[in-house]
Amino acid sequence: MSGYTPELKELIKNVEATRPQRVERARKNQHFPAMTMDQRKEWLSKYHPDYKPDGRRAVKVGPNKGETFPEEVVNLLESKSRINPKNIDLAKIDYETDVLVIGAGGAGTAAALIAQENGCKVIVATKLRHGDSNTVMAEGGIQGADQECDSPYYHYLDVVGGGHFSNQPDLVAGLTNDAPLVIYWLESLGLMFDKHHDGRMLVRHGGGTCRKRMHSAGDMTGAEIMRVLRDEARNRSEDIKVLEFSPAVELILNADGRCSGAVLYNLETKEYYIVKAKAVVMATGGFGRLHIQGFPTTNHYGATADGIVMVYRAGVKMKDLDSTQYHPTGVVYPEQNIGLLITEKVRGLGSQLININGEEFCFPLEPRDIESSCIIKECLEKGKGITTPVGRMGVWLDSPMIEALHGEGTVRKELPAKYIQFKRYGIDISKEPMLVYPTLHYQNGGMMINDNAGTTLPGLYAAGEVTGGVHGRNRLMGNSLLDILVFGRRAGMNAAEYLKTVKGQKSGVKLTLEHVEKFEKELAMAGIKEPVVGPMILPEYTPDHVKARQYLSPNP
Ligand code: MEZ
Repeated sequence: MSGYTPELKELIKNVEATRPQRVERARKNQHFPAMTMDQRKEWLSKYHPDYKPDGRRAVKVGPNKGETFPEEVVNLLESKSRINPKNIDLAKIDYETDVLVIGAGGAGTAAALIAQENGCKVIVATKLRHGDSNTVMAEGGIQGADQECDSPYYHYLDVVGGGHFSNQPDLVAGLTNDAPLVIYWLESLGLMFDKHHDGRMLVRHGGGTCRKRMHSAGDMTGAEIMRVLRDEARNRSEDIKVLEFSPAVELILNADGRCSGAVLYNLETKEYYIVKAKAVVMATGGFGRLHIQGFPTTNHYGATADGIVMVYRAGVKMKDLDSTQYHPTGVVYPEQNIGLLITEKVRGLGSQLININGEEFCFPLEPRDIESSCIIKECLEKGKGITTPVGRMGVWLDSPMIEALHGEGTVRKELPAKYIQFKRYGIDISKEPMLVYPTLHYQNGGMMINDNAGTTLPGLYAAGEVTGGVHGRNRLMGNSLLDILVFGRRAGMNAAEYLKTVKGQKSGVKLTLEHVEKFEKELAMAGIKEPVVGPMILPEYTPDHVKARQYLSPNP
């Protein structure tokens, strides 16, 4: 079986024709010139989807009132609760614990482990199964300055440069200083990092890095991280209880204004449960499934921005929520895989982006927003993209270059998951290039935290993609897997510390959902007549023609 159509095969000949010369130049370390700062600014403003004026509007309520975010995000920030607070009896508590962690990806599980190590009983509530998260979708690696030629100082400079100097400095310092410790911690939990034959860590460049500090486990680094974290949490099940298929739908506060638990929704029985906790960690991940600007996404099925919706109602402010990361290389062919991630490691290993004429058109390791802008320009302005049989546009990612540069068998060894993913559709990526276009990958902004992973709401901590500030307006590869672990660990540790401060307080302070009622009044005052219901919990993919037939039923 051969995956490409005869027309696409014909076009691949242009890539093959220029490959020997391009490989020769790459061997001599001669590359397409990287952009200047001025060019970067111009390209971003002209071609990056974040800079398009349409599809955004100002939010009318809450702590960020008046600020402009993507329409899909604003709809949820202005949503009404799934529950009627008046119908909920907060005296009937179903679970009581020290720390409630909401979300069971890398950030949530790291927080649970560290809180437990610091003496806490923990409940982890998750929408789907333990580990269903963007953590397992991350492929190419995790950054950490643990090599002799490197230091957290260089890592820091790369992060703020990549974020266009919009990052929150204390968070970047936390991220980069804790990174070597996190790499060490992962190894101690049994993570199988890629190594040289003599046992040294194998590290590579990612886009925007001045040193090689990308640590990987093939092209399944996130899945490998989740494997060891989940195993560890499951081995501590006496203290860490995991509630699956139980998304949180509202935070619970107490009369002193402290975060004191959450209302959970059981997806199977449709019951609501009350969890009372002394501290809460929010780790629900990002918003890829909102498909901002109509883009496909690399994100897992549950990435619907639930965390920011809940905390916004409780008064927590958002930072940089108008900034969305489009990963430069999402699949555009075959159609079954549209939007799925093709790891940046493919370019880290030397493959180049090539247009319809077989020409390279940008430096392959620009920061992601710049790289994506170059691809969009090549396709939409220059008309040098390749059209797929269903009318999508893309450019070639010349993966066979990897074999030419590093030897036969490298693709299968370094990118086993990608190799299988394409082989299923008759495409051998060690011999044929892939067709790619930017895909929605990451929520750059989110709820504001401090470097203790604390928030303005006492008792509420947060970590990972639900937060903003660490990466500024553009994240570099491998810093998300790092972020979830650095701030997940800090959230767990500081939640445990916080427990000591609430110990002496009178127990039995009344629980309340008054903030939800107050927020709904604000919605009414702002004239928002038909708010959608939030959190969304699961994305909606039912096409209109199917919906129309569903509503034909007299008893829907
Ligand atoms: O950090 C990421 O987003 C990541 C590791 C993705 C990738 O390209 O592999």
